[in-house]
Amino acid sequence: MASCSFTILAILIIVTRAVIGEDECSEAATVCEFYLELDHRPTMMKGDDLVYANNGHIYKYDVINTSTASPIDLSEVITADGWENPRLVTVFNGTMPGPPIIVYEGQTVVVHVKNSLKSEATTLHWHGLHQRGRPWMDGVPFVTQCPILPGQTFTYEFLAEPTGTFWYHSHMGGQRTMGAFGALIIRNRMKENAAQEHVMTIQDWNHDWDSELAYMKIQHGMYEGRKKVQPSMSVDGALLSIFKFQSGLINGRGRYHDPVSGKSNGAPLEVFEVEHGKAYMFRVIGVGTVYPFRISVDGHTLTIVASDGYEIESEVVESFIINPGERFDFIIYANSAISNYWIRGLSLEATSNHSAEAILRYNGAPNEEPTTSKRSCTQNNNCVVVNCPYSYYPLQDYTKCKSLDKLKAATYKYPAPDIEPGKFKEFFLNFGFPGTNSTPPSVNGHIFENPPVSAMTQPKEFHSSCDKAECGEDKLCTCSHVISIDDGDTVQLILSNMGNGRGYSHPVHLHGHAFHLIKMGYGQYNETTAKITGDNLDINCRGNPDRSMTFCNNATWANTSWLGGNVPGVELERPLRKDTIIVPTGGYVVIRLKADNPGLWNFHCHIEFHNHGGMQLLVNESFSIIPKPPPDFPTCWNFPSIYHAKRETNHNVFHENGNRYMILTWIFAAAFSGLLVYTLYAIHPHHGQMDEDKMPLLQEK
Ligand SMILES: [Cu+2]
Repeated sequence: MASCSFTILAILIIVTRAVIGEDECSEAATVCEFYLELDHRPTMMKGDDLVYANNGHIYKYDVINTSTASPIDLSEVITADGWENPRLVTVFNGTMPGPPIIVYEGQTVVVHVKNSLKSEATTLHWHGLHQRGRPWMDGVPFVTQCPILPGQTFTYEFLAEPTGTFWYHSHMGGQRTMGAFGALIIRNRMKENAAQEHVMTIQDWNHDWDSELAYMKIQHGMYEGRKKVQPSMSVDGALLSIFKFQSGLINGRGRYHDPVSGKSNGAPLEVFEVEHGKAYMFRVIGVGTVYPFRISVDGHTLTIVASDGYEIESEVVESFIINPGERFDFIIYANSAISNYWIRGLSLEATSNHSAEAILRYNGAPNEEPTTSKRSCTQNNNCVVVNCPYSYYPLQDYTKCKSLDKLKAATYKYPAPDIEPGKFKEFFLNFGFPGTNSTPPSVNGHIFENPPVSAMTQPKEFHSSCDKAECGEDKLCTCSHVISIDDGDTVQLILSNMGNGRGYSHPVHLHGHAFHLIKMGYGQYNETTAKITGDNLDINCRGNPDRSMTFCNNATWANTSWLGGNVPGVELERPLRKDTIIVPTGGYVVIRLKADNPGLWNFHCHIEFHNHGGMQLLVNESFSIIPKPPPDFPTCWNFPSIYHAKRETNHNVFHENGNRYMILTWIFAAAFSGLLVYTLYAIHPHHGQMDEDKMPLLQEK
């Protein structure tokens, strides 16, 4: 009942706010309020009726002749790729994607999240937002908050900044893979909308994707017909995944193509309408689990104008590649003949032609499917692709890659931060799967372990434990990996993907910042076949001198004169600003940021299973001045808690006599003392700041 009234309230609120667009906050409002309820749904069901796909429509399960029956309205049906066997999804407000949140810069956004799942906790991350001054609103479980338990609500409140294309998604387990995401658009009040807009989420889809089972399969291997499935590969020979790309979805809709006949099941697709002679901006959001997409529109060139919320000097291309977590805004000019055109999101798998499809329909064009073809790339007219995770396409493809460090920001407003003596920090972080017997995902050989408390808001109870002997050069260890930076530091991070753990390219996402992308270095390739032949030798992995053996846990510049910020060939004047960047197989990326946003920021691969497995770390930024959360902010801990036990009593909770009375006494004493400590904590004279002296456990490692 509570859930029902919550939903009704949610709908009412969203409708009252729908002044301009359906989910758009009024430009005049100072506060925009939204309600999101997370719950499970089955795909391909309308209420209690199973539906099936045919010729771009869906029909009730018992319809025999589709030529005489009326198709079913698509509202309230999560079609995904039209696969008839309903798949479980985890979605906000019953839709996939969840409702878009569209607001204006500077507005206060209030989102009430209710967890109506029965068995899973959740949190919600606002991907790309910096949460300046409110780092506890970042939505990372056990980092910035305790998970929201089934039945609980949690209200997020944050400032809408900067402007651009962002998204929200669950940061708990594999819920994003299961459908728990939506667009978050922050509009610029000052800027007139030169182009009308379309929002486009793109994702990979698999029929047997239950995220937990998927993770188990990734960990333990996958079998088909008693044969071990080998990972798919991209043209450079880098691995993509053992997990099958069965369909691609755009705005939650796609089509399953039978792998043998190639015939599609005719599921309904997303249609983007345009008027001839006008310009349209597409805000594309990579919400997928594993696979990148190469996006193009038949009969049109794409003008790329922004990525991850920051404007780029416009670049006209045939296509661009988007990875999970990234966003690209492109403009198309609707100047072609009035007709229907395919929008394509090609998988990068070298041995298949899987894709996500949608329709670009000019007003006045027939309500039919496009018959257009992808532009052919020729010797005299090469195709240009932006953001390849490799340097080359095979020679005969007549396709050229343009890396993001070769593009420029649209403005001189955001030069890379300068290096000031004594305020410069440089970290080498290798993302990969190093190992000998087992090869788990890690960063510098550190397999990330979630803290048992909300580390940022309960720092006294958190210890990173990365100081143990198992951590080190050519070693693997499991711990909560933290690097520390101080207020005002210029921080240079060299993200590499090489050595023994090379093989997959990683889209790495940093919370709390839009970093400056100043250089990318790719591996070595055979330029004819496009196959990777070795690591980029700008980086010295150290450790085992054999490049195929070193874990690359302790990397540095091969040329030591590059240390201290002296890397040649960097773009400092107009670097792109991003929050998600692909670290190519065998290559590296150099990013800079200014430590101006105190918080504890998650930094992780955005491929769901790599992240799960431990390819993440935390950036402990300006710990002593991290703002304090509201006094009633939820806490969580292990029971029995060593920290609480130490503070409150010398008695072991499980006393040797096993005396029930003693245990009860301890619990009451702990609860009372906890309350007392909590109250004292809340009225601490340094309220508003963390007290560094008393937070010894969150330290640089
Ligand atoms: Cu990864």
